[in-house]
Amino acid sequence: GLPSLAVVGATGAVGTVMLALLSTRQNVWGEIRLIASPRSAGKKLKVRGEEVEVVAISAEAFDGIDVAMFDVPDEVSAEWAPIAAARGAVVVDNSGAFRMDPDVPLVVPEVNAEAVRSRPKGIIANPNCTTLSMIVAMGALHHRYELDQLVVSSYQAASGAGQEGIDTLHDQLMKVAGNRDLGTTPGDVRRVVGSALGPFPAPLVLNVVPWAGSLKDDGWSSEELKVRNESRKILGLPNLKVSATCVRVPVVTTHSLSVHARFNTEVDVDEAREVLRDAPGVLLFDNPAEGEFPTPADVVGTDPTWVGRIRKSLDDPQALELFVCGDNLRKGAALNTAQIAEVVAKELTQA
Ligand code: 11C
Repeated sequence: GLPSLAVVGATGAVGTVMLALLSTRQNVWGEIRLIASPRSAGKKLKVRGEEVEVVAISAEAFDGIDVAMFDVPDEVSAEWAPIAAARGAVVVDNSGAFRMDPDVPLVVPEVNAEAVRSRPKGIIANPNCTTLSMIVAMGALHHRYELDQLVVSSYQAASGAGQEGIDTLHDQLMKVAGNRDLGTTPGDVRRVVGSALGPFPAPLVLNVVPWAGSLKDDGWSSEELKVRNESRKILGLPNLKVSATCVRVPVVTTHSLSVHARFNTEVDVDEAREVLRDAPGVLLFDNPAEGEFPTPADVVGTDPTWVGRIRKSLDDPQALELFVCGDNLRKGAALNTAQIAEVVAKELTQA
């Protein structure tokens, strides 16, 4: 029969998109079991057109499961993914708990699908949504020109911080709506928003916030280090130079990045466009004369990595400038996890 699937964290922001995806993608699964915290147990959620009751996480909940997707916080994955793996499930984990573990492959099917086969812990990791929003396009360009360096700034959506991030942005929007005096004096937005900052360190509405994640050594944020470390691992370039500045913007869903990509050879912009046009998972949308470039408002809810604003660097013949957008809940999370799980399902079905 078809392999069985567990979705752990089915009620969260990513889990919700996952259930929608599983309902529209070609069905490769037998039973789909929905698992969440005891708080959500008993809830009924729709997947593939059927109501399925959520069960509380426990070791037994993984019995008979072939593939288990985890869309939960790091500490929940750290505890439960090994338990699911010990019960015989192949785990596809979307947390940060295992990504840099040398015994856990970090997979983007368009870039390194073959890496799923070596998984000594029975765990496969799904990258961070910011890394994922650019890496498919970078992989294609690397394949042609060999990457030497990435300098990126992100424009990250509120939903990267989960449902709490989405709710916080909407609540702040209600507070500022209609107030035409706001954004004119220091601290005026902060005073109206008050202490309801949610997961963000400053007001997000009418603002940009140069911070995501937690503080690491020498002033770097965890998110910036993830972009560096994960890009290196996925591309198989342990010495790739990467500088990231991660910024939160008042967008609900879809992360954007401006990218300065330097290569080991001279680049040709028309050829780079061809490479991106032909790359699976990439949508080239680059015609500024007609107002055509990716924006989160147009990209949200779609699968590909959109790329536009492609220019050859004026001062470096080996570098390109470009702008990418990717839905952080789809390719950035649920879609990539589903794609990895489908690669495993194929392997299990053929075995
Ligand atoms: C954000 N990228 O936008 C983060 C959320 O390592 O999976 C995802 C954190 C992670 O806030």
